[in-house]
Amino acid sequence: CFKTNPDYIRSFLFESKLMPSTWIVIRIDGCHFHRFADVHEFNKPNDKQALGLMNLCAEAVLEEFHDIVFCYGVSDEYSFVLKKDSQLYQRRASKIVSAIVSFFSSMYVMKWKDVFRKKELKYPPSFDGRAVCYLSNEILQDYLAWRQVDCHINNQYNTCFWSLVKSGKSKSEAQNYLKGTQAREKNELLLKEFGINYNTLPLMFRQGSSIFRVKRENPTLLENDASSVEKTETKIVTEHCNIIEQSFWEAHPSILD
Ligand code: DGT
Ligand code: MG
Ligand code: MG
Ligand code: MG
Ligand code: MG
Repeated sequence: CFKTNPDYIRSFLFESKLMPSTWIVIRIDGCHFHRFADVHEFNKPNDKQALGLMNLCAEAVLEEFHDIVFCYGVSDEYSFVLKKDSQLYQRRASKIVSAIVSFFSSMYVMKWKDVFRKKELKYPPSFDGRAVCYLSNEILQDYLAWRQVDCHINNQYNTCFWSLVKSGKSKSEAQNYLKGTQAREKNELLLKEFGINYNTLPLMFRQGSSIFRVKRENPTLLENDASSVEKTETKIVTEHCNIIEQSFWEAHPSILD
């Protein structure tokens, strides 16, 4: 029968494939996390445990999806970089995005109690996701730098904003107070009014989190006559470092190799 002919049914399916030989970045972002953070009483502006949970989930994603070479996270978002020649799901965008987003969301729920031992998860969190291709290492690095600049700008603003609010100003007073201020003025405000030296705040808050693999020598195998392959092991590391500066990429050439 015409109506159930599989070719006819399939003819409606449109699979958008990501451009070959380009870096694929999947960025996921918490849905309505403003509310989620309020309901779960996250510390403002930064909750160490909540950010730590995001990092645990991202580490699990990196372990699960072998084509991911780098992850960068800040606030309720994470970017996952897949290697240029990845053939994951034949580079079908909706498959890759949905698989990563659902894996991350499940992990968030599973690991919640490990991080927030006594705090109850009140409702299921969800994340949205999108895929973008970047043609060159340079543009990919510019993308990641953009996210880290955003982290810094938001963190500096939010640190000032919540310091003002905690000191008794209303939210709109704090907002007006900060309107048009430059970075230097914000740092001065923090230091003079609140005794906070911005540059000594935790690196995770100021620089976000980067997750990647490093190869290192396995000291326990070095003495034996293990082959050179066995002597090196791959480890996943989470660092809070400056990825805007070229020196990071020069120090870790294997990431974008
Ligand atoms: P969306 O993404 O359009 O569904 O809406 P939101 O509300 O998720 O907005 P977004 O993603 O632009 O901003 C992230 C929100 O998550 C922001 O309103 C504050 C909240 N958030 C993220 N990390 C923390 C944290 O460590 N502490 C607190 N208190 N809130 C956080
Ligand atoms: Mg969003
Ligand atoms: Mg969000
Ligand atoms: Mg966000
Ligand atoms: Mg299936």
